[in-house]
Amino acid sequence: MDNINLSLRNLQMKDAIKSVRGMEILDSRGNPTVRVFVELADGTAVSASVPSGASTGENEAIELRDGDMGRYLGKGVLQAVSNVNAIIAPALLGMAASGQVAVDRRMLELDGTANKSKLGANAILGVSMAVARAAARSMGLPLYRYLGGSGARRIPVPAMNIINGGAHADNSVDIQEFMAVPVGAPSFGEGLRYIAETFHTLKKLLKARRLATSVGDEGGFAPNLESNEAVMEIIMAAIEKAGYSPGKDIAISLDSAASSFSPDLTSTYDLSRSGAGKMSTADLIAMGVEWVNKYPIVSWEDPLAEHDWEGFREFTRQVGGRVDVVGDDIFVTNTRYIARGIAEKTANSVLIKLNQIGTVSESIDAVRMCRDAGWRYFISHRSGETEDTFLADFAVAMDGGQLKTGSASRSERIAKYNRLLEIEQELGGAALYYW
Ligand code: 2PG
Ligand code: MG
Repeated sequence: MDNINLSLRNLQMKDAIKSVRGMEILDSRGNPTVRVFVELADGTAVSASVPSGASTGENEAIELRDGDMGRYLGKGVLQAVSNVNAIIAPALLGMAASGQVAVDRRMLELDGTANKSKLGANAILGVSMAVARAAARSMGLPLYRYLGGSGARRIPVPAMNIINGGAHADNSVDIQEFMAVPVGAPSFGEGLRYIAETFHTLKKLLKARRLATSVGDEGGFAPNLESNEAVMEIIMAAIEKAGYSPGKDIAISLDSAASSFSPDLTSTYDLSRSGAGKMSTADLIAMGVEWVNKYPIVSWEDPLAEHDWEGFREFTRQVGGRVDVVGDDIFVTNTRYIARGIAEKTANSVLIKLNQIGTVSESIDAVRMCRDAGWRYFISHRSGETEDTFLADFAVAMDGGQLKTGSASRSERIAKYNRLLEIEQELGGAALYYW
């Protein structure tokens, strides 16, 4: 009875959660994912959709898949949807949508596991994102201002993934992502133009060499170039041909996603896709240092595998003064691993992916930990995305200044860029943009 009275009283609050409902939709790879609808007492109605990775870190929060081979090759998410509808929804009714931390903690309690394996990080994150968006809408605030406060006005520098390899493509390139970063642009809009023009110029160069111009999962080209280094060379040529100065206008960011070429997650790396063969941690570090000396690289994510903490640390020791060494699979947006990284000087920057940890408030906790340590952080999409633009607002709210959200193709990537253009326009002269 008391509980019922409490819920009734709470429902009189403007932003009380009135309904939560999940459904199964498809992501950009055509695989099922979760969309969640949230309604508030004041009539606010929103939805949010959850992304999904391919090169996942071993310690990521668990994305619940049905495993029923009769549906979507086992990738259905009906169990996660049912968890939203039957377990999470009733527990959140009457709670204030503006109480993001309380809502997220309630879901953690209901789940009760360390890696969200009971309810599924896909179920939990869908609700967490939708609740944040509902609270913002109910207050009449854009999502970036609701999450970031009235001072949120910095548009991130985009790292545009123009060549895809590794787990995101079926080509001869081991390194997963080669990104163009408009470090010298005066605004986000201009920066986006610099790198989109570079993307189109790169297409022409690939065509001239009779290489494939079809794209990978994140919208970058996926040609069969003769080596990983040949990719760097053609990108440099594209930047120059597009009329920009490499290093000054446009720099390079890489994601090796090295766990994917260390299949047993030991220190032996297999770069045979490109013909580079087997490499040790020391070989990989030596190659990395050589590249950092030779090319205008500003950041390098997962240069070593997620189990190679020592290798990571050594690479950071050698190049960390010049380059952001970004931990993705190794930290999985989890403060437990980030804290270890900070203590051991494993890297100097963290990739932030909402679905690696599974709630909005824990993602913010990860960002806070980076800031407190003087580390940088990169807000990131997943290789399987939806048309949801939550990430764009989240990046502005977090004030980190760096975002990766794919290439100048594929609408699920472009949607985020377009949202950032809108935010920049809305902020007008108040918008900040710098590397
Ligand atoms: C990465 C991501 C996003 P995935 O490794 O950083 O680019 O890929 O979503 O497949 O993990
Ligand atoms: Mg990565």
